[in-house]
Amino acid sequence: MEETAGPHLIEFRHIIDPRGALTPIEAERDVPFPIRRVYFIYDVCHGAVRAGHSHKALQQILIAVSGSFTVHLDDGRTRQSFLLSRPNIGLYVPRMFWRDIDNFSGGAVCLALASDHYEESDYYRDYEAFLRAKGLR
Ligand code: T46
Repeated sequence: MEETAGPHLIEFRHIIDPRGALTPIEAERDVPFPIRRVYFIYDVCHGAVRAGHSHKALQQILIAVSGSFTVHLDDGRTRQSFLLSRPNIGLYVPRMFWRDIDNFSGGAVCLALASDHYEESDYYRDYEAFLRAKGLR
């Protein structure tokens, strides 16, 4: 999968037996980048909106490992929304997409697989600065 691919859903394996289900995810096999960081978002307050930024270089996969939420992605021209509600479905988020996440269900857990370590300088937290960087202002 090329780094330049746009946002899209990835269906991971779903191994079911009489005990339940298991989903394995292997870097560079199931996701298109080496995974250098994992974090998860949970105990989200009712009505909360998270994210509200873009990354300059970071690529991520977001997964609703429990519950559901909606991810809105905006490249400065068009906006797409993805309702994530299955633990074996990931959303690939390329670099330079503004993202907002809302509509969290009770008990929702958002697992993020990230292509790099945490670096605040990789964020655009101002939408106008993001548009300028895209050459749209
Ligand atoms: C994204 C969405 C889906 C760290 O110290 N290390 C980390 O790896 C992360 C992600 C955050 N932090 C600190 C930085 C802030 O002081 O945790 C605090 C909350 O982070 P932030 O406001 O960026 O959280 P969200 O939920 O708005 O955004 C996060 C990610 O930052 C972002 O990359 O795409 O989740």
